Amino acid sequence: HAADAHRTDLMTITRFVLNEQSKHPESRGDFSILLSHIVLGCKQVLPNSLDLLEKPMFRQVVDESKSLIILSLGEEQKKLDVLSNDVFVKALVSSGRTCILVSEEDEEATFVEPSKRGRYCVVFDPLDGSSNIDCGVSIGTIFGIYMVKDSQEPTLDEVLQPGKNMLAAGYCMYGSSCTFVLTTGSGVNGFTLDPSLGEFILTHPDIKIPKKGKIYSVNEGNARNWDGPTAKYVEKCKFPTDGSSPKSLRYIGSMVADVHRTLLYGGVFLYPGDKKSPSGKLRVLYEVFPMSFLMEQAGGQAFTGKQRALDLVPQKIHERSPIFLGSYDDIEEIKALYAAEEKNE
Ligand code: P6P
Repeated sequence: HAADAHRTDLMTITRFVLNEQSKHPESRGDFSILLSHIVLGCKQVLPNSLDLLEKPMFRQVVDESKSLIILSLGEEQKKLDVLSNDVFVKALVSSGRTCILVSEEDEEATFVEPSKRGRYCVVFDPLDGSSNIDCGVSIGTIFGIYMVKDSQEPTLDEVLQPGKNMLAAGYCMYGSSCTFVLTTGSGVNGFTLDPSLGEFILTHPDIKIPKKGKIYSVNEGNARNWDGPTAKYVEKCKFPTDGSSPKSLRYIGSMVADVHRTLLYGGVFLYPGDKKSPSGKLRVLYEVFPMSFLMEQAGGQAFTGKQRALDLVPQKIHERSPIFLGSYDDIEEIKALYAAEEKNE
């Protein structure tokens, strides 16, 4: 009956996390409860984003005040960002395991009321890449989790921590299939939603990124503003001087989709700083750190142009940073180009 195991012995994300937790007897199960609420949030967002693609141009949306709102798809797209944020904030607060929430959608951090407070801080982008909804490109939720030091009188310092202090990080990609990718600090695992069960099933155990890749992913439209090392690296991808074949360019413009492809196929994803935006575009807490954590756990690297991305200490919750992440050997080449420039300065 071994052949039936995949049917009768399903490894769901819940079972997987409980197995992980059994390795840490001191834990009180709080993390498993927190994660189950994040997973619930993703399942709630998924139908909304897919609904949008199926519904006619106008949809009836019933909001908290139960009033009927008729929105054009364009407005709905903005609404979906806000809806997704509401879903996650409510799911995280109701878990009773969170203390501070930082969302891409909220200017200020949310301090959970004492009666519902727990030991974790969650930083998240509820619907990253949402400008791509109308054309059906994959989008996703990105999150990172810190443990608070003082949940009695929490301050922003609890979340202005380097990414290396994160306990866990992951993303949920809403695309042709719904894929949840997670690290809790001992490797990376991918789960695919089985709609008939409403469960995420382990489909990509122990993901390892290829040591070197054949793909580079960057918005070439910013090329005229790039600094020397970035320009040199991209030139090398297109016109290799060591007799190797040129790399392929794949750029979707939705971070979760570009990073997921990089994790599975190898290569590099770059959002460099440039003359116009020295800190680049992507946010440290809920884009750069979670994706960098996943990359390192999968055997890759993540670099800011100056340092290891996870060593960065953010000063503000919506701070940006340049990011170069992906296959170990490819990132080594980028680091060497930046080191050479620093030496010449
Ligand atoms: P650009 C989407 O808006 C996003 O925040 C990321 O998901 C994506 O990687 C990046 O911006 C794309 O930015 O400037 O290339 O359009």
